[in-house]
Amino acid sequence: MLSTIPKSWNVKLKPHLFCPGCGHGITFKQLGFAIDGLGIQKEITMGVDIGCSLLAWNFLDVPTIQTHHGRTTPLLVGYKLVKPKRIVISYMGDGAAWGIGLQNIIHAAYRNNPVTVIVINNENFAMTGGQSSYTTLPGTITPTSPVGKSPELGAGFKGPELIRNVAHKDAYIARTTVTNPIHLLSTLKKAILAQKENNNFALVEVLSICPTNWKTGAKASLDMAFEMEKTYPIGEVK
Ligand SMILES: Cc1ncc(C[n+]2csc(CCOP(=O)(O)OP(=O)(O)O)c2C)c(N)n1
Ligand code: SF4
Repeated sequence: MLSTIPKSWNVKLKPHLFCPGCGHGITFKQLGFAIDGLGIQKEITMGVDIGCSLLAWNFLDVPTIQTHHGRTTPLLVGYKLVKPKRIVISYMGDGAAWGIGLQNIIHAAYRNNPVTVIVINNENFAMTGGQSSYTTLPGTITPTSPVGKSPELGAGFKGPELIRNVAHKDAYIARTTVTNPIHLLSTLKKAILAQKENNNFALVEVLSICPTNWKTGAKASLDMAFEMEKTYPIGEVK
C-alpha cells in the first residue's frame, strides 16, 4: 500500500502548522517523498527562511537552520564548503528570493555552488498579511494594492528566467506547480540529484497557493494557480 505520509516527516514532534490548503504543505509532502524515494534523509540539511517557510522549521526529521531574507542560500553555501558530503536544501518564499534576498541566489547560481534552492511563489508576502510582492500579477487586490496592482509596477517578476541569464551553464533551473504533484515530485528529485550527483546549483520555483491571504476556497485557489501558469510557465528554464 502507498504511504500517505513521507517517512522523512517529523510528524510526531511537529504537526502541520500551515493554513488548511496551503501550497507550502503540498510542497513539503512531495519534498518528503522525494527524500524518501532517493533514500537520502540522513544526508540532508535543510535551511528555511523568514516568511511562512519558517513554519517548516523542524517539519522534516533532518537538521534544519533558519535565517532571514534569502540569506539561507549563502549560509548553506558556506556550510557545504565545510561539510561537502551533506545535501543542502534552501527553502524560501518569493518575497525572500526575488525581493529582499535576490542577490544571494544570483551569486550562488553564477558560481554554480552545489545548493538546491526551492522558492515558493504564492504571489504575496504571506506571513505578514498578504501584501503585494514582485510576483503579484497586475490587477490583483491586496492590502497594499486595494484597487488592484498597477500594471506600471510590472507584469510579474520571473526569477528563474533572470537567474538563467547569469547562472553557470550546468545549473539546473525549473518551475513547477502544486497543482501537479507528479511534476512537482519529479522536478524536486531532479533538483536534488543535480546537487548530489553532479555537484551543480539547482533552483526550483514552485507556483503555490495561499488561500488565507488570497481569500479563496479550494476551487478558486486552484483556478488562480492555473492562471499563474500563463505568466509563469512550468518546465525547465533553458
Ligand atoms: C526589511 C524587511 N521588510 C519586511 C519584513 C517583514 N517580513 C517578514 S516575512 C515577510 C514576507 C515574506 O514573504 P515571502 O518570502 O514571499 O514568504 P511567504 O510568507 O509568502 O511564504 C516580510 C515582508 C522584514 N522582516 N524585513
Ligand atoms: S498565510 Fe498563506 S502561505 Fe502562509 S501558511 Fe497560510 S496559506 Fe500558507
